[in-house]
Amino acid sequence: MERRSTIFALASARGRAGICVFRVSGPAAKAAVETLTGAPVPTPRQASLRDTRLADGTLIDRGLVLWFEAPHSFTGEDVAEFHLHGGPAVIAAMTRRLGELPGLRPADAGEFTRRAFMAGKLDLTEAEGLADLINAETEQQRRLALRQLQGGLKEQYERWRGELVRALAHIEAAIDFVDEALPDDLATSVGPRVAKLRAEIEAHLADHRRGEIVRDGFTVVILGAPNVGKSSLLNALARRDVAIVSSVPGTTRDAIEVDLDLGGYAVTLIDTAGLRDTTDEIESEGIRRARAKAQYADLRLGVFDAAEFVNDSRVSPELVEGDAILLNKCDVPRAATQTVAAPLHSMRISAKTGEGIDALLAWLEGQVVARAGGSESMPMTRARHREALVDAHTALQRFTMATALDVAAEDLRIATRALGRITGRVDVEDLLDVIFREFCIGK
Ligand SMILES: Nc1nc2c(ncn2[C@@H]2O[C@H](COP(=O)(O)OP(=O)(O)O)[C@@H](O)[C@H]2O)c(=O)[nH]1
Ligand SMILES: [Mg+2]
Repeated sequence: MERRSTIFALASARGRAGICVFRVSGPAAKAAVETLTGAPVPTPRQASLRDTRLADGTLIDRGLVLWFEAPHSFTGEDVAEFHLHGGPAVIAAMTRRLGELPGLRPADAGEFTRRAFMAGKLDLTEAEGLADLINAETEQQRRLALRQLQGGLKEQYERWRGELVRALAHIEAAIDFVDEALPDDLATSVGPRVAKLRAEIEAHLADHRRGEIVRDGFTVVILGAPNVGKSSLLNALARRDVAIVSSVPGTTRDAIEVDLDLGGYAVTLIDTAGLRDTTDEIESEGIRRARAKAQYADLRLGVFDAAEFVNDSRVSPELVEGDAILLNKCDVPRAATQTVAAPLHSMRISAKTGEGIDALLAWLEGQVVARAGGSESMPMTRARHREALVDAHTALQRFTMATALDVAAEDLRIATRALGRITGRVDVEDLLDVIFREFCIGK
């Protein structure tokens, strides 16, 4: 068998910090520790103070060394960690020194986690949870990622897959005994079990993208005619000057995005070019982008100048049920006191004085919580999960229709493979690159 390479990487962020952590994983890790410290590897899992030296014996730094012996490590291989002082020159010297050692090479992005997956330490959904935890910026992203890292999705999908494998075994056994038609007793034993599973997958799929909204953020697009105060509103909600505000209509041309944290949920707020007929090429492109963003957003805020607002059906064709109409500039004395007919929610605000902004933020937070929070069950967090589940569901629907045993068995096999794709039980090679690319180097 080919000898595995030993990989190393800076596992902490680059820059100045109290400490930095280098990780080494693979068969040459032990020799690396011994060469660098001039001493045998420390007792496993115990922090030991060691000098780390260059080839000529000069000191790089003194720090803690941790030793994890295979298979009791993150990757399942021999792993060493060096905790040194986190200065750029220490990091540079240590990186150079590790690269000189025989059998060692810098790790690719996600390679430590990939090795952990290969060693069966985690499945693909747990690896994704780990990547998400590292990228989590809000409280809800952190919680969701942690649940996934701890097997929240794996348990569910492995249980479904296990049930399908058992149903398949029943049918395959029957194929050996009968010729063609699906025997009644088999249909009555396997049929209801598969139907129940199909219903569970269906309920799981009907989650209104809850997990994806938490993970990727809830998008809110600000729409409206030029000069109604869209950019002012973005700045008021973000509490800083992000977009240029001007009395010249058509100032905002490209979509401007700000990330907010509302109640622990990530929210992306997008300011857009004012919607109007124009011959300006750049502005037209801005308007096209605004409409495209509005279409895929989770929520739209239609902004109007309160003084000019006319409540009729032409209000804004982009807005749909659940969206809101904001009557801005309510500080202007002539601003009328119109209200807007349901189903659109309406609020009177002033981006200039800040009136109504807190109420708007509270309402937005309520919307996000209603759409992304709530349920106790672990939602899927990626389109990849959804696609595989749709494939499994389609195959199970075909199964219900199947009249021949071999056809029914094939449908169950397709559904089983689709579920296996999510956790990494089958057909994974092509998926691995996609998943582990999301990691940073050193994880
Ligand atoms: N009085 C008043 N003026 C506002 C308010 N919001 C925006 N404006 C003004 O309206 C003009 C256009 O604002 P801007 O945010 O650039 O509008 P946009 O074209 O929709 O992005 C600027 O002169 C702003 O100062 C408001 O609430 N009250
Ligand atoms: Mg603007």
